[in-house]
Amino acid sequence: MDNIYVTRPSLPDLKEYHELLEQIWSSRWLTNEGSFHKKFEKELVNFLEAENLSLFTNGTIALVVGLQALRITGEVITTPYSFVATTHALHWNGITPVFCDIEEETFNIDPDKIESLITPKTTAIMPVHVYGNPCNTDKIQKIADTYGLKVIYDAAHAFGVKNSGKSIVNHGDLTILSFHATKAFNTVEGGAIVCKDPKLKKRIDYLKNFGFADEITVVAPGINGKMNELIAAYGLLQLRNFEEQIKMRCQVADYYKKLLVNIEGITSYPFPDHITSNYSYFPILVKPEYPETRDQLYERLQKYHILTRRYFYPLISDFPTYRALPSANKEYLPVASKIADQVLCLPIYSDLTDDHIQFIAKLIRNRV
Ligand code: T4K
Repeated sequence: MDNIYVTRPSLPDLKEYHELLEQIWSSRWLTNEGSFHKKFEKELVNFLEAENLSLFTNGTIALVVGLQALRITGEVITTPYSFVATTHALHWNGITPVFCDIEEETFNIDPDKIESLITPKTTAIMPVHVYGNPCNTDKIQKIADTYGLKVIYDAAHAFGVKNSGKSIVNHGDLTILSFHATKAFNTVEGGAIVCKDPKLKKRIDYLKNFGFADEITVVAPGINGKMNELIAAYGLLQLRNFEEQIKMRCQVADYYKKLLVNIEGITSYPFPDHITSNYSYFPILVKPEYPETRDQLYERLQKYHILTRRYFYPLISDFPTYRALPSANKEYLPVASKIADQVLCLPIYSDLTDDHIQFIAKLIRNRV
């Protein structure tokens, strides 16, 4: 049996892509804000109901640049329950991460625990919309406004997600997206920053292009974070297929939910009804009542070529770079520690077959 991976990227039609590549070949315009880049940016602004958007080579560089653009320094309150890139972006900016515990229900940063972590050095909050489930943006904004802090949302998992019908990208000062191959919307590698302030977009665009404001003016020590024309063209085609892909992912998620009911010790992640999800991930919790530990189930599934993933175990706060920080102490992160020990992300992608879903659910139910 072939491996069943946690995800598989959906790809644009090769013939259609070839036609766009022919245009790139004849124009010989390969990068540095070409016509595909401009078009893709514009289409994403419309699709995501964003005010301003800047494309990036990947989500990590977008995070690093976003923090630079807002001149964030000192300490930033963030979640330990995420992919390492969230905290690494702080580290690369010389910022100290301060880890805050997460909510039981959403696995997102717990707004009720943020205030006690604020010190005179705190300049911002960096939450993550984990698995594309929106954070409590109202509560977070209220704290930020009270203490004069910036908010940078890591929305790497949240492309196309809506909360009560509204796009999720317009909260806080900046929202960062990832278009990595493993994401619900992929451009192989890619990312974006969404912001409301057009002046901030300008600064972000300088920063992603070495700081160049014009041919001879460098206004800041920028980096190279640009998306190239081959990727922008690919992205344009992916955008056309996105909604169809999400419908198919939704069917996979619904089928899992149906097959996984009433298994003692197994709970599916509850996406609330007011959220229009992109079904990037299908996390379950393996609780103590289940006859195996999460790791035993992970290993047993692996024997059947089902390659689930433990996103997000270990916690970022457990990695050597961060574990000596006072806020990394597990005593302060009881919910995150528990969830990290129980979570298992099951395979989900648009063309995962019913047979495969049945097989996976059967293995979880029957422990064969
Ligand atoms: N913030 C958050 C919250 C994030 O989750 C991420 C990225 C970022 C920031 C940073 O954004 P980027 O700089 O990446 O744009 C993956 C991804 O590499 C990473 O993008 C993602 N989060 C993270 C959650 O997952 P790995 O190490 O688990 O990927 P990998 O290579 O093991 O792939 C997982 C499975 O996907 C493979 O077993 C098979 C399948 N796969 C993968 C690739 C790359 C394919 O079928 N085809 C492929 O091309 O990190």
